[in-house]
Amino acid sequence: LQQKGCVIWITGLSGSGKSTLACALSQALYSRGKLTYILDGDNVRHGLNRDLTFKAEDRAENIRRIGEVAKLFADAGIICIASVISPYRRDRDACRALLPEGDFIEVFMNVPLQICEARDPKGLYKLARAGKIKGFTGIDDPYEPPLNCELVLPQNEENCASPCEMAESVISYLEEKDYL
Ligand code: GGZ
Repeated sequence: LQQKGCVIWITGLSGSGKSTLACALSQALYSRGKLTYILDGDNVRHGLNRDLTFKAEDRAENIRRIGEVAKLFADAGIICIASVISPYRRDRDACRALLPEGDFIEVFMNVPLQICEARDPKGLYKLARAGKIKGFTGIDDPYEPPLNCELVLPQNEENCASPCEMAESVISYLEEKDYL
């Protein structure tokens, strides 16, 4: 197998496009003959992490487990793409610390709350504003943006890069760092 595993950790608010980027990236890597696996917060919470809520200590445990599983995939030579809000810097850094230097690639979906809320693909922001969901990230729960991550997307000012363009930015980074 000519593939070096790594973890691409996509963090950002709900509705910032994490899952969409994960999908586009997985497809772009597949077409280059690379094995990937997506760990999506929303999906993992239906199985492995179905015992966890959204309070801070459960979010920490959610991220810890996803980080450990991502590490297993990376060990197996797979490019593991984690798309999770992961609002706390400390929790993300703990996942980074599980991997050899360079193998944890943190990608920040830098999309302002205003835009995520206007998209509101699942109507969750509306529910959070109405007080029907308590502790919603960005509304009445914190999000700590990365201070020193590998990649910030979208790279243009207008926040309007397509998922394919963003996937290509990640791929360029992986090529630069000899993961591809
Ligand atoms: C944030 C919530 C919440 C609360 C439900 N806060 O955009 P989505 O809907 O499809 O994905 C979000 C998902 C967040 O799960 P994560 O595992 O990524 O979160 S964390 O990393 O913080 O543990 C959102 C939905 O679950 N959702 N309630 N209160 N997002």
